[in-house]
Amino acid sequence: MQRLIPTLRSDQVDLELLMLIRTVLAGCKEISFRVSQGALGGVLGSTLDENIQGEQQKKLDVIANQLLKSMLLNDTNVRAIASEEEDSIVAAHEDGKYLVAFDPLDGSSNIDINGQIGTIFTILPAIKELSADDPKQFEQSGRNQLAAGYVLYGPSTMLVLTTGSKTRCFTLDRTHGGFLLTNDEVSVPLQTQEFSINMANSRFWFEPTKFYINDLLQGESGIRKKRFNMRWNAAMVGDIHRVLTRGGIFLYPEDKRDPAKPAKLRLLYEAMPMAMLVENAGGKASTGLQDILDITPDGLHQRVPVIMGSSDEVERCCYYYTD
Ligand code: AFP
Repeated sequence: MQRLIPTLRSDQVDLELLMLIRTVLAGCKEISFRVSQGALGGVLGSTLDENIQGEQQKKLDVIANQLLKSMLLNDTNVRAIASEEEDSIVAAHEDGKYLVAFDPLDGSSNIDINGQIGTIFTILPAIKELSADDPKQFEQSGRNQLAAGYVLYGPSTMLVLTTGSKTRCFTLDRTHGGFLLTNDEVSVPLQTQEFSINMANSRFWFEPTKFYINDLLQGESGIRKKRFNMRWNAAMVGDIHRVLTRGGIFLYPEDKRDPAKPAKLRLLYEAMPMAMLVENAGGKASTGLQDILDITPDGLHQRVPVIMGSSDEVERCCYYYTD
């Protein structure tokens, strides 16, 4: 099986970008080890702190963030980083060519139950005219992303990555320590019978979501004339990996729980990279009203509604929001 570097070199990926991806993956390999240690590594449970999102930080959230942050700040290709666990932009090198934004550990609520968790990252070009500590560095459309990926810490540790053309899967070979190519072209089926949403929020949904999900639940006797199944991992990285692997539609729509925060998922380091991976695998990623990749973030921690997966199903779902 082919290793990561020769695979990406065959895609004419810039050498500096390649080296930066290796830096991200060096951090993820260490996170994978710490995660696999579980209770033995003293990394379960929560800290006493909250992050800017107002969420209680798990010990592994802090460890994963520190690992990635220290490795990236030492990489001279990096101009600045943004993280779910950092309140603001962190400047690195004034002559760095790239920006990196990441969710160091997505699905933290799954840590203590040994569930699926992962690291999500995106790499953007640094804006020459702006200083390294200017948060406007990250105010770039999702279409500007140079690379996007996630590392899923599951029964196997898998990297799913796109550098602009197709979406590929690599599996960590723990014997030799490298990521080996295990799927050279991920392709999301156009149609699906599997949806992914947190049904516990249904009483807070706006009408379009209620009507769409209700039509799925009507099954064979309803207008869809087919039975649907449901899955919910409570970790976007796990749900999107299933969608990329066998199709599906993943939704985290706006709801009425907190008028100040109608959406939950963050645009810059969750929705944007996942949207690039899904689109480059032939799927579709929308807010219900527009393509996620067409949005330019107006803040590091901006939240957006997310509907992504099998393109025919996503298009059909979007009609409920636009009509
Ligand atoms: P945590 O990282 O706080 O567990 O949140 C994970 C997440 O941001 C995303 O990965 C999941 O799809 C979603 O939240 C789960 O949200 P609910 O807990 O409301 O189902």
